[in-house]
Amino acid sequence: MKLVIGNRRYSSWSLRGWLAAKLADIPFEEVMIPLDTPEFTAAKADASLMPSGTVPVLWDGNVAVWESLAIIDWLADRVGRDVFWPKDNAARALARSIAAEMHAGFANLRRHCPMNTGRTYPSFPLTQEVERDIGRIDALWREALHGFGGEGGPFLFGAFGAADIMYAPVVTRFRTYDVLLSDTSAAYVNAVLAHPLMQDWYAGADAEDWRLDRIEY
Ligand SMILES: N[C@@H](CCC(=O)N[C@@H](CS)C(=O)NCC(=O)O)C(=O)O
Repeated sequence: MKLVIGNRRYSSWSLRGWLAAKLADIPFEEVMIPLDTPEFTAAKADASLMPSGTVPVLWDGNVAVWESLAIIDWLADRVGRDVFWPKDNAARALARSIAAEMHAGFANLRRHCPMNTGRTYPSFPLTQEVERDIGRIDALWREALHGFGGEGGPFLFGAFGAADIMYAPVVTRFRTYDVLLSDTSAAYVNAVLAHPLMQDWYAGADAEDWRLDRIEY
């Protein structure tokens, strides 16, 4: 398998694809192309690398899979649903719903608070629309953590899985932009940031030297 991603400091969707590939535990080659570079522009036009013009893309032999949620599903088909999704029906229904809600939504948070693993902005001013997204995410996390988290681990449905993967870039944003959360969600943020795969991603991001003025305030 081959995974095409953007650079670690900024590419939130790439983080999802990468975490999914790591969780599947199938060896893969990583092709990393920094965002907003001439190299990325060239790769966007190359359908044999980036069919949708976006990252991440998972190549499984000659088969391309893009869109982070599709990558998770493809890998779950390969290695078993239980690696990614809770076994319990009610838990899985909520996990799938909140993963899809993340994939399709929270545009204000994503637009106004881009992922930047290398910075923290204390007391960052947030618009009402962003606060609304944050409130909804906090409520979803509390529903998952109180209903289904806990026993198998500190993650949304116990063990680290697809729903955690979909929200992992949001976790980094909450740290970067100093977002005030409920105690339950704040503990969850700490648990995700302490996960070995997240530590690995951050270490890679720290080693990068690409910087984009539009994201470094
Ligand atoms: N919905 C897609 C979003 C992919 C996406 O927008 N990726 C960004 C990088 S984080 C990208 O490739 N942007 C480059 C561009 O749109 O030109 C997914 O789930 O993978």
